[in-house]
Amino acid sequence: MKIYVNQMGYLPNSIKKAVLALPQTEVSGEPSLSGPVRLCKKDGSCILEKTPAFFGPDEASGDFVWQLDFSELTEPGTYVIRHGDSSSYPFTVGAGLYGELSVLLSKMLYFQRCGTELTEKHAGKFARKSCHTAPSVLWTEYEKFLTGELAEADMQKFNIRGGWHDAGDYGRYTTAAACALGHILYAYRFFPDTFARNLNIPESGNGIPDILNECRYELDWMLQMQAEDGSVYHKHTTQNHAGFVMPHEDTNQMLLLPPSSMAVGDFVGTMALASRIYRPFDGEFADRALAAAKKAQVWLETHPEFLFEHIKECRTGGYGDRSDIDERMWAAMELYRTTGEAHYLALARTLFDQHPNPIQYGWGDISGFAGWALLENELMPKDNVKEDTSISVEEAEFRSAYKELLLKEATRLLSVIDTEGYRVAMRPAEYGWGSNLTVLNRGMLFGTAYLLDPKAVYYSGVVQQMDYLLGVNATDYSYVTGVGTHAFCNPHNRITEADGIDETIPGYVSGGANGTRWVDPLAKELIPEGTPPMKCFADRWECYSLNEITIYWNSPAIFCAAFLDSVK
Ligand code: 9MR
Ligand code: ZN
Repeated sequence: MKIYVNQMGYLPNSIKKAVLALPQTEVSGEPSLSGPVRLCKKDGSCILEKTPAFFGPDEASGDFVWQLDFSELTEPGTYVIRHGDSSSYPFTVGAGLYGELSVLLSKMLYFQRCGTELTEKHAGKFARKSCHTAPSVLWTEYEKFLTGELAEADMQKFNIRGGWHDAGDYGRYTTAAACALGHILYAYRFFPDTFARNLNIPESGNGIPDILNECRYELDWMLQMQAEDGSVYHKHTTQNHAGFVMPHEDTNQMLLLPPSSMAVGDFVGTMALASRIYRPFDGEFADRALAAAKKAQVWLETHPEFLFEHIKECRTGGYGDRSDIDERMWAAMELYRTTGEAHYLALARTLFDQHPNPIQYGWGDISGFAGWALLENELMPKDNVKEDTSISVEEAEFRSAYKELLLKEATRLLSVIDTEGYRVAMRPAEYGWGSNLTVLNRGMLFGTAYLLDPKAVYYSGVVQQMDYLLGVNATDYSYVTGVGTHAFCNPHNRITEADGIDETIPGYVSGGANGTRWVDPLAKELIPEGTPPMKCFADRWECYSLNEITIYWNSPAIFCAAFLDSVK
């Protein structure tokens, strides 16, 4: 018998769920539990006995599942759950857990910084040298250089530096960056109290919240990704991924890959949002961000066609897409929110009407960010909100249409939770590459729904997605390095492999179980065909389709942690 708990722990007053599970392959017929489950202090004394509810067979895990609700435990302390000889990992009940978690998750972004030395003062034993500071060239010229049509000296050179390494690789990609920044800047917008914490980064103490200092590092890189004509390069990487070396050892030519309409739309959205958020701290930057957003929007409006060129000779991340409606919609909506100019609202509305399901929060579809912009005043803490005095009829109607859609989707996802033994809002067929993003996006959606309509079930929806991430899942792992007794620790991450340090940097979120695992050779070898999707995971650095880390898998976890920390 396995007993799965949130290995970090539970807030004193939130719901508390654990799962007891037996693989269906290990029992014949319907199993039964002998005797109650005991909730014990970590030192041994039992304080509560309970009979869990039998859920039955669970498809995603292939387990027989019992669900234990022990929400009546509110006293801070460290506990374990026992049944017969089985025991859960220890967990804490305490206030402030999610605030501390938000610090670890945010500090990860500092460890992703490119183009700067990480000092011992801020990175401790994970200090490392600066990287990727040589000039970049355009792919379109580099291609000619490779065939001998253009001399090295004749290629234009661009001094583009900074930003966060995207993931376990050292690339920097505009749409991935926008996705992470959207989650984090809105997390700050809606839950500012959580972000009063010090992250111990070089800018700490400058009077600006550290999360904004950290995001500024990415925004400054992104601003450099804008071309003269207002468009924005899709990515900034080498031609091939580096080997498993430290970033400063990756000295291959840095390239700027052609603009895509997704990158331009995302750039507009990010910069217009940043302009509002940084205005109280740095007016000059706010003006610059807005001017850049407007310039990119002009390009977007004069180029109404979808633009994305897949360049197969460049083998770093593709971040391909089939639609730019969501990016264009977000762009228009953020510009409306920042400038108040009505034609942007009309444009966003037209695009909204063309989108089949505009409540998504992943890099491939960021339509939900437009919803956050539209409903911003209703989502922010009430004492930070400017009076909604003069909302136009059009905006009022748009808001109510969006709200209705969002709450309908949240309600649908609540019913998904009820179909899943582990109470995650994800169906068995949805365990794809980076499934933890799907889980966390749904957590963000429940959080947004709760801010609009404070029903306890929405709040619990967020709690249960974080429970899954932190241990209530059939792999037995906490998917955050350094958090919990049995946290994954071998991410597909070049720095982790190359730094020669046994310990893993804490605060990374793994991509998680991937039922479509057949992409990476070791996953294929380790995980037999027919393995239930939730168990398609291995804590092995080679498994890039299971166990990589990225900025936009951390960012929705930051949002959910901040929600649970700030919303009481
Ligand atoms: O997160 C991306 C995932 O949704 C895709 O299925 C996968 C394959 O295209 O790529 C993932 O993104 C990777 C990116 O291309 C390069 N940096 C690492 C990213 C995480 O694995
Ligand atoms: Zn770098």
